[in-house]
Amino acid sequence: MPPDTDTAFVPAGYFSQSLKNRDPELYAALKGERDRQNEQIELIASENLVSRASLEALGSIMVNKTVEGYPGRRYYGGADYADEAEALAIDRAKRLFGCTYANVQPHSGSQANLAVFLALLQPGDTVLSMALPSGGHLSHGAGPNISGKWFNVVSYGVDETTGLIDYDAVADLARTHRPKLIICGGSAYPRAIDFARFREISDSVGAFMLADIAHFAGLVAGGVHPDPLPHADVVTATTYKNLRGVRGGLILGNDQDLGKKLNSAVFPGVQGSVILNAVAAKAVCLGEALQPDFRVYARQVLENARALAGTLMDRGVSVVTGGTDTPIVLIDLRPQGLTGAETSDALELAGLTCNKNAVPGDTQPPTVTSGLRLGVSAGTTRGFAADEFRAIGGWIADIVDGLVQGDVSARQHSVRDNTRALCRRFPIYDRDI
Ligand code: DSN
Repeated sequence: MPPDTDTAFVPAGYFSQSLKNRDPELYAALKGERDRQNEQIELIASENLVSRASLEALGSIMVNKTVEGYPGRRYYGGADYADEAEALAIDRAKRLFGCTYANVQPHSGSQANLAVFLALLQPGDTVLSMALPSGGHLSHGAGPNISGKWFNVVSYGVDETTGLIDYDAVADLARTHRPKLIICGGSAYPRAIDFARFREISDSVGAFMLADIAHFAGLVAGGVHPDPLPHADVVTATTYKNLRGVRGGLILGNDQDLGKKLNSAVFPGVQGSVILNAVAAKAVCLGEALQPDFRVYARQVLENARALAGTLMDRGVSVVTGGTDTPIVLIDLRPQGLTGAETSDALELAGLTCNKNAVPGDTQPPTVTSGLRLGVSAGTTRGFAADEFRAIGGWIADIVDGLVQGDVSARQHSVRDNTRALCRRFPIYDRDI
């Protein structure tokens, strides 16, 4: 029977009809998002623009296949090609990060971190991690997260004046609380972390050390950021930020015994069957990151982040820590008396998308905040270099000035013209959705 023949239970076009024709309502939403991505400058630090090849792998027939377990040790048949795809992803992750263990199954960075907790800890054990308002991550022990509910979490912050980690304070907390796990890394800390110092502190109390490099994994892979793997027991990362791949997590390390525990913690510990199309797409981005041009991209990301930070500071906008070693630029709007919420809304109307973010010592609630987190990974993929990011920094400062001076509307119009013109000079996908 030809695939398009209608039956009572398989409608005509099931195997052949496009989304546009089959589901116009959803298609309209996707088309709207395509246009938004084309026409807005993306500054959300956890976003990027994946390659067409990654999109193909994510939308491939691998979505149909169910497997549990690991390559060569599956609980389901018909897994030869699934094994091939996952083995490719594992091998590429190990080569890219120069390590001997990789798990490519975590559905997200949070799932990767949860698996590390399951592998290393018992409920009630003490964890020392960076506080969320200082730039830590929800999955490192924040109150509403499972990590915060089931473990005894002690937090370190940053120095409120410098915005930097106070390593002596971390060491003191470790001595006092004797954590079983110490976590470094987060979602809004813009500076390079002294991984050797974290190792030393962890060793001083016999703790495991986890480095969560989600926000700068691409820079580590590209050789422009210190490498945590010689120091940490376990490293977690995501593939969708500056590794510029699809959504998902990774766990990396060099200890095979720990690797066995981590594998069991991912499956069957916190996840069931593998999202194989995502694993296939992870293989694509990891393969792309192994190409020489990725090192150029990583260098450009760092140069762009520093160009953006420099322009903002020249225009009187306060940048937390006075710069960045990552794709993140964190700005503090308290000197202007503005909130993160009103400023991010104003920027969006001017074609600049970013997120409100707490800054060190912030007294505003998380839904308001006093800062903005800006990221350059997506813009750099689009082709923006330092000149474009200096222009973007100027436009952000224009909007901030407009909010202070009460003439933001007029400024939004002119910045919107500029952001549109820049986006048109750097088009993205040549595809429908
Ligand atoms: N952890 C969130 C962020 O940093 O934006 C999503 O990746």
